Amino acid sequence: MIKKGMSREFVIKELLKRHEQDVSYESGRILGSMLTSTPPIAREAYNIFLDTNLGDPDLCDGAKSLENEVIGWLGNLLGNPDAIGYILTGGTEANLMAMVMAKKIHGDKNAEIIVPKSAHFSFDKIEVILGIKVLKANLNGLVVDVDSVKRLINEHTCAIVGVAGTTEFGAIDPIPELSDLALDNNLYLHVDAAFGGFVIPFLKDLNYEVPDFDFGLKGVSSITIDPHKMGLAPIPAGGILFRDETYLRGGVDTPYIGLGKQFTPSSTRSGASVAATWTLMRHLGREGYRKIVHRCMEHTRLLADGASEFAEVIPPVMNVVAIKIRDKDLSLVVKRLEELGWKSSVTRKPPCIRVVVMPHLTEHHINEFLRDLRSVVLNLE
Ligand code: 0PR
Repeated sequence: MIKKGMSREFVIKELLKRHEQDVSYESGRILGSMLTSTPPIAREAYNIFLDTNLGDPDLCDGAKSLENEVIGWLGNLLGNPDAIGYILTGGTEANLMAMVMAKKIHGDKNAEIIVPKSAHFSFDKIEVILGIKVLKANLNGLVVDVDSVKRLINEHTCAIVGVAGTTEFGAIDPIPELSDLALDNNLYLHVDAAFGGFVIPFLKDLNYEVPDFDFGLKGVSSITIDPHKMGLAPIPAGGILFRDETYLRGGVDTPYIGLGKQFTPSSTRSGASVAATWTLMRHLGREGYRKIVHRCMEHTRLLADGASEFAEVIPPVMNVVAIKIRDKDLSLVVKRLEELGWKSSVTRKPPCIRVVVMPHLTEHHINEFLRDLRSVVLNLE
């Protein structure tokens, strides 16, 4: 650290210069992120609650009441107004907390979980952190093969996991079948809807054909739903919801913070993200989110239709488009796109260029990208 501090003007000037090196969502160049620019009203809310800590709820009745309401609204969105839960740092911590509870319920010894091969890498982290074994079920196309899950179930299985909106393709696992399987085998079923949680309910409102994935299915024990993805909230905001309080196990005494217990992995928790999420949900309402999803899906269609003129496009289920570039070196396509200023991403199986059509992408951005992608593909050896 420097010995003597510098003036506010100097420090902020330097800071703004650094920030110029970050790619902005507004540039329309970020194609592979599940995050987006957070609206001004959420920034305001964030600032108001900036120094509140939900880890010590005795000090922040206001922030705590916002979290309770957000959890109620999310529960309502996901078919269970009585769900309980927390706003955590993101989908990783939400998935982790769910697996902690599943492990506790099972009784700890040699616990195993079964996730689809398409599951987010947070489950690989969970394997390391919790010391549980993560078995990977085969896919049937882009979604989990339920028979493969069935074959992996044994006496050590403490949870099965389905994904509603996979990271790579936005695919939705057959959660109704996983729910039946969970009920038949008395197993914990966790649904990772980190991305899809703020998309699928609105797709249903818009009459898209999408499978059920929420607490309306009796076998679903918990759901991850992230405000900082399609909820438009600032980082860090990941949501975990449990069907009821019986799922909360193994709380830790917090002797010098009131007389309470904590169940969440993190101890100090931001009230700011919660306030921003509350504000967005209050300000946009179901109608506002529905409109945002509708616009993203229109742009998704624009991109998918445009790209299918010169490449093969995997039919999008939600606002994730995967474009197969036949007979070309995909890493070279990415390199060329990068040279043109595009921050794209790729999928593994099948290998595709992946675009998450987030709200920061406009029709203009999509058309520009289509023009560049077409020329890159046509001009490659
Ligand atoms: N579950 C699913 C289905 C996810 O897609 C993700 C993250 C997580 C859990 C973990 O969530 P957190 O990252 O909030 O802990 N999916 C994105 C991905 O890996 C995260 C991301 C976002 C990566 C923006 C890059 C980026 O620029 O693609």
